[in-house]
Amino acid sequence: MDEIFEKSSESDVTRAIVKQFGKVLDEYAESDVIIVGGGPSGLMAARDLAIKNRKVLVVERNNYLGGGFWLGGYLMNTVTVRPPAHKVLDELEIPYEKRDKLYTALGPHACSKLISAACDEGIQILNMTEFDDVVFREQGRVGGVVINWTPVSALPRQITCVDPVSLESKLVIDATGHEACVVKKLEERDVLETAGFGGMWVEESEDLVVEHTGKVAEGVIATGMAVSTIFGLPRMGPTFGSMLLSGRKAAEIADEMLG
Ligand code: 48F
Repeated sequence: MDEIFEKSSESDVTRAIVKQFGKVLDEYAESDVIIVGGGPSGLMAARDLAIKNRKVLVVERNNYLGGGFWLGGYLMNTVTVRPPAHKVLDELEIPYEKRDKLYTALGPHACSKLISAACDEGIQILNMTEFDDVVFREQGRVGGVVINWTPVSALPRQITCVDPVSLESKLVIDATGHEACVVKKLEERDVLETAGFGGMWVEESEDLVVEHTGKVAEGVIATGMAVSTIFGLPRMGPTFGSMLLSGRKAAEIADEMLG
């Protein structure tokens, strides 16, 4: 505790931040895959793609990653996972307990382990960054995303008339949960139609979400609850196994598409 900090001024701190952040923006103006939404499905897809040496950027509108994975349901911080998805908990070294037919884990522990696993594999993240629109190429192929700072998007247009910027990527994954923001932009342009997610039916929903995870438009893959919104699948509430396995499947499909 007797060690003395090396000298640095306020401007040193500012320059270090700006240089590092600028380097990331410069490098990730183009990437293999942009994942919009850093919830459980997006993080799982990001981690698996990074393991396959793909250049992955996660765009997240909040200042934290994790989406609904921090808490289970009804503000109780226990998350549930149905077998066989508990194998992912083993893989990520997330401690859990067996409760009858389900596995339970402490939400903050599970979520922070998943974030950490994705970061360890080398993903990059833009926080407080809101997906605004898609970049459109020939024949409606999506070639990236248009983004803005979350605070800018949150304020009325007459106060913040700030143009967004764009990032290019070979693929975009919609992992924005129930909102399915990327896909909704495609719907606005008549590229596809969404059905809106269905009523609660845990027994059916998880298999269906994983089954329907995949390419939904040229250059776009959907994962997690965004899949339910597109195909009108039942919702599942606070159980997360299919979010992890849907993210895994999205990564496999993306890797195959990238060749
Ligand atoms: O909602 P979220 O956790 O989506 P998910 O990965 O998992 C769903 C479960 O949490 C739960 C469930 C089943 O277990 O029903 O709800 O499908 O995470 C979505 C993330 O996307 C971000 C949002 O802040 C959250 O972290 N997000 C949503 N819209 C945007 C966005 C946007 N326009 N731009 C950037 N990020």
